[in-house]
Amino acid sequence: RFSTAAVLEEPITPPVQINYTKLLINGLFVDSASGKTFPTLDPRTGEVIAHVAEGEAEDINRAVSAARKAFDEGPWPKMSAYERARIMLRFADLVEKHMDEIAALETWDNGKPHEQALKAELPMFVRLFHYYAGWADKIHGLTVPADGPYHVQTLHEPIGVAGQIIPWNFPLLMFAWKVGPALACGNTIVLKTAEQTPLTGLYVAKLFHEAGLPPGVLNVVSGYGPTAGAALASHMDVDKLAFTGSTDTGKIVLELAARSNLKSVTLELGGKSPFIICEDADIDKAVEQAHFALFFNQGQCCCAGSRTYVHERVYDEFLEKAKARAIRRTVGDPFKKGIEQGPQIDSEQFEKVLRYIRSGIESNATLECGGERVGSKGFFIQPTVFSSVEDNMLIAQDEIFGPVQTILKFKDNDEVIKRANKTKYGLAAGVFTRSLDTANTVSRGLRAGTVWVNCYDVFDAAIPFGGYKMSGIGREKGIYSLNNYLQVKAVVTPLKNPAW
Ligand code: TXE
Repeated sequence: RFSTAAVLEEPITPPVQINYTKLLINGLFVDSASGKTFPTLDPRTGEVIAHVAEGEAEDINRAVSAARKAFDEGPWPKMSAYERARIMLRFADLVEKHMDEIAALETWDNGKPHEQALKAELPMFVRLFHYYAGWADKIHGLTVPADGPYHVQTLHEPIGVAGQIIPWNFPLLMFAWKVGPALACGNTIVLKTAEQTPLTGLYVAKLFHEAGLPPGVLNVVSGYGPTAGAALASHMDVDKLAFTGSTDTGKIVLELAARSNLKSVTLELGGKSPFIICEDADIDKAVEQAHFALFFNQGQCCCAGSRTYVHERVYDEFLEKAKARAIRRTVGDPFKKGIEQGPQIDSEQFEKVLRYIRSGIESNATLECGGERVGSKGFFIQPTVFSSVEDNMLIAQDEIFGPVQTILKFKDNDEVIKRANKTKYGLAAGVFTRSLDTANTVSRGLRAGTVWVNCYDVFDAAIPFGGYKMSGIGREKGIYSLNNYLQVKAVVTPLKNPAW
């Protein structure tokens, strides 16, 4: 019952060296002002990979000054948009050239399967920079037909210095979602990576400078949230803040932004996304996609399909197959070929997930498989499935952020829409049905920023992503993200000869 295909041997030596561990400020790698460092760990073993310069308030000040100067004095915002685009494209080419090392570094620091990093995330990273480089020279304002003898135009200008705080679950993709649109619009940046995963951000930022990015345009500070992160969110000279992380921390940074200089804030926060399998769904496809929706990236996705609602007529069949699929999931060293699931990011997340599993058992949900750690070192957890889950159980309400699928039963579509919406979150949702009417009704009824119909986790540079309710404020990716990084200026000029 608890068996998984997990085999843990001696960890495979990652095929990459760590060359960059300092802060990247004004185009140079520098020590932190205090000289302090912090360890970043290998989630496969819990052992230290490297000691990284620990940025704090003073380092954020230095980085913001560099970004301010690069913004106010140029050349970046004043450079032709085409030239900016060319630097972004050269950067994307360099990332493509170094994909193997970057993917290895991402797996080593984060624990995600190497094949996933190399074949899915790195190509998406490159695609995002191609996409936003394409926008750089297509951003322009309008001519406005105002009343009276006036010529009115809008200029779409960069906001200034953008502060960006990213999490550890997709260190590279979060870098791309934030940096791509900000640079395309001509802003300068101070980016704080997550303390669990500082390595790839430094690596790619170095490549950006090789591609011709002027110093000060993109500064990367590694460090902890309450020190470096809070200093960035409350900095008086930062004009815009973009944050991805937990809802609790999102509230903190929003408050810091409000209390300091009212910088504009976009937030991409947690979720408890429903995945609805209707009576007429293709069950085998739904099983596979529901499995993917939840277990992808060790369950550490903000949009994880973490409430699996199954129609009562297909519930038993679905459950049997979902359980069999979870038991088949391969857990092990993420560098090994064919491994679907690596370790959780760190001991804190590992303990949190195990606590939720205990809570599920205590609340009398049925533990169908999994439920325990795998091996004796590192942060591996068995793919876990709970059935007979009720809406009011903690495991159906909180973001677990781990490989724990919770399966709930429903009777009809109106009921499931109401239950799916009964959450403080609204990030994403999935619906599986063969009926177009059902797909339309359910997707319009759901209060979520993305609804995937007969698919899940389909990401594209052009598709906007973001949350309703406490899942966030604003949208990232696509054309929508540009608005986050632009100011609109109306310029009004009297017309000498209104007849013309
Ligand atoms: O998140 P935090 P944590 C959820 C998930 C997870 C939980 C906790 O449920 O279990 O959050 O994870 C920085 N001022 N998500 O603790 O704290 C921090 O350094 C400024 C969902 O890792 O939100 C990091 O860079 N910054 C999520 C970033 O915030 C602060 C992805 C995220 O960390 C700060 C990750 C502060 N006071 C976790 N405190 C998603 N939406 O994908 C922390 N930070």
